[in-house]
Amino acid sequence: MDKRAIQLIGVPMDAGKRRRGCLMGPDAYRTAGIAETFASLGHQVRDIGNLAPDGVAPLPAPAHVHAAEETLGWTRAIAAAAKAACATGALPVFLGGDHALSLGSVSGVAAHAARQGRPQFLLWLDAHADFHSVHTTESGHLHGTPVAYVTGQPGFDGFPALTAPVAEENVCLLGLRSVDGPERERLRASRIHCHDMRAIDETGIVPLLEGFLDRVAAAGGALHVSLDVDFLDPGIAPAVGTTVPGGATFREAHLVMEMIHDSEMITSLDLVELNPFLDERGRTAQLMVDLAASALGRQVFDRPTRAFG
Ligand code: 6HN
Ligand code: MN
Ligand code: MN
Ligand code: MN
Repeated sequence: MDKRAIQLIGVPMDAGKRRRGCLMGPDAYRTAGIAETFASLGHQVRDIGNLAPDGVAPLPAPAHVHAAEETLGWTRAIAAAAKAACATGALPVFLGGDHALSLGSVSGVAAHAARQGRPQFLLWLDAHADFHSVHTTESGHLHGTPVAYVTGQPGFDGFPALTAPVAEENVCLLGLRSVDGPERERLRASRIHCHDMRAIDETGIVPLLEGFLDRVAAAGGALHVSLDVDFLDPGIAPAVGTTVPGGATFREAHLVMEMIHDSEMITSLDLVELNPFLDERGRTAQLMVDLAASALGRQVFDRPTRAFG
């Protein structure tokens, strides 16, 4: 991979759900040496520190929805930081924080891609589909909503109007094993590509990801990768509030990241849902840093760039 300018953007956000702890995520990644690791791969790294949410006016949301205004304030601040990072030509890495941060990161990078005339693609590595709206969420936890928001689904009144919704057919959900009933119906009716853990069991992860990366390459797209800790099996990644058994193994996860690196197409990355309060001697934070390193060029032997498309 070409050496890149990487911008680390700390997002100490806990508003997307009731269980607290993700706000410690950015410092856990720093403690695990994320900047030094990326620099050792030859990249130029700039850590801009932590963002804070914008102040916002009250937002009309159902009573059970948790921290709607704070989430909206974060969305605005994160989207602005995403656009600013992309405008410098850097590859932003969002250090979460819970998955609601992707309301801002993905909408921000997609606005930048649209200005460049490039289609935005989104790879969502997660046990969950995160396809609720503010009005369909049962838990009231807005970390379960970003895929719906960024693809322009209804039910986000009061949130910033999207300048560039991500086309449904450009979204790939990989690792699914916990999808709520109403989400399933709406996913079925959408053009989003969904691969559950059974699909990974049956064919292996390679053909599923190859098919998607081929489409990104053919379109000359920008590629945002959103890595939720719960994509990983809880046995290797305990530091997350929403553990679901039967997740990606250590090698499946690294292989996904290695293929992303080989494609040379990644333009932005989220590391989300790490809850350091639930970790064991920092192992989950370290694994997330190591996975990000694989996506940005760490490998045992150099391999020729894979031709996708
Ligand atoms: N995440 N579908 C559940 C909900 O509360 O709406 C879980 C959401 C998980 C969110 O994975 O970032
Ligand atoms: Mn998620
Ligand atoms: Mn999840
Ligand atoms: Mn597919």
